[in-house]
Amino acid sequence: MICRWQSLIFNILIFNAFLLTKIQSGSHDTFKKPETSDCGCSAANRQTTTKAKADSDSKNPEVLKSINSKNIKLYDEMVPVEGGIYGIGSYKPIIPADGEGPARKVKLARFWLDVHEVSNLQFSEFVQQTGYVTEAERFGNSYVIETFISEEVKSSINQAVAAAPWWLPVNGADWMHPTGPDSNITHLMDHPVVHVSWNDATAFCKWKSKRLPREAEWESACRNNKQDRLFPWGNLEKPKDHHYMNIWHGSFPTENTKDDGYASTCPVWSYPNQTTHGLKNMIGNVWEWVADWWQANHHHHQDHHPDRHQEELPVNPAGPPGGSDKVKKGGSFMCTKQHCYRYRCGARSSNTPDSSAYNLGFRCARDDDDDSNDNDSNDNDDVEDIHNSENTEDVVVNNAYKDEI
Ligand SMILES: [Ca+2]
Ligand SMILES: [Ca+2]
Ligand SMILES: [Cu+2]
Repeated sequence: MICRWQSLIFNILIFNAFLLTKIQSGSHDTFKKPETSDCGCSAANRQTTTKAKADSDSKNPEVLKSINSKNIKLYDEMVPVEGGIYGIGSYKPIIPADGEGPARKVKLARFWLDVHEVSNLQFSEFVQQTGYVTEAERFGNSYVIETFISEEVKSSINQAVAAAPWWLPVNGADWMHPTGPDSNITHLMDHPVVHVSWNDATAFCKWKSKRLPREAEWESACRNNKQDRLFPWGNLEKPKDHHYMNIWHGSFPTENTKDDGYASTCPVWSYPNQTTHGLKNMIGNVWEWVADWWQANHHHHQDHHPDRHQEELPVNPAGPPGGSDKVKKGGSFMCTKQHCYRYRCGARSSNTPDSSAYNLGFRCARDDDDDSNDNDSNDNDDVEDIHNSENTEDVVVNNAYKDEI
């Protein structure tokens, strides 16, 4: 008898737990959290260990001259991002395992950020003037998503990434051959340079007397002085039925509807400005390397102090002192909400600093020349509110989902 009672109570408990789960999951029907922290964004880590003797087109000035001959803009303008107190991270992270939380405040000095992702034309100018050879060229391969590789090249590859089988290491894929040795960038000079490692990106920025942005800088600029919103312009993916970003439409990776106009990369000038500074394609198009080492847990380093007084806030936090991976931001033309919801200001992913891929580029930043600039001059009212209202973000995020149903 006791056994039957126990079993009945047990069954009731199980049923209640089932109902509770149903109710909880019902409010997020449009977005299913990925099973693991990594749905493929950081899978394209370099496996090759030996650098081959570079036998590459970029060593041939004639090839470079021919691709440079068209009259295309460089797209190397910069805009200032005012100094001040900014909110980064999130109270209610959408992919917690990536370290999207917790929300925290940082103090930034005024800095400058490239309006556009670095273009192929800009990078070819760098290579022409310095003879720089990228890591993908020296290793002899880089990662390309399967759907863009020709059948001929594909047939020579017998190795894939277990966690993300759509990534294939392609011999001869590099910044001048974005989808493999039988491709070129002749018609892509205003597209973002891809297949550049963190080391390559750092070398380029240095050559321009610039540097990679820190994650706190990149994210603060992306947030566009708005209270913790998903995108620089708000929470809607397609406000007023206009596309603001190049992501993947259709069921990844088999279907690509190009609803936003582009199947893969788009020119760096595409789409309306994403922020009031005039920044383009921060979200989407290609992932962008930032300076910081990767760590998913922010509790142990100095920038996690949500309740600190303003004067004690970390100034220009640069992330963890070391690590094995570097952070990348913004998502890419390969991201979909169902598969890899990382095309958000607060989202982040990582790769080893020698890795390169077809959907990974960068833009540069630089310090403000004017040392007399008042770092506290920014009246960032929206951001101040983040920490006064725990519920705000919850409301905001739920509204965003509602709007998209
Ligand atoms: Ca697209
Ligand atoms: Ca981007
Ligand atoms: Cu992604």
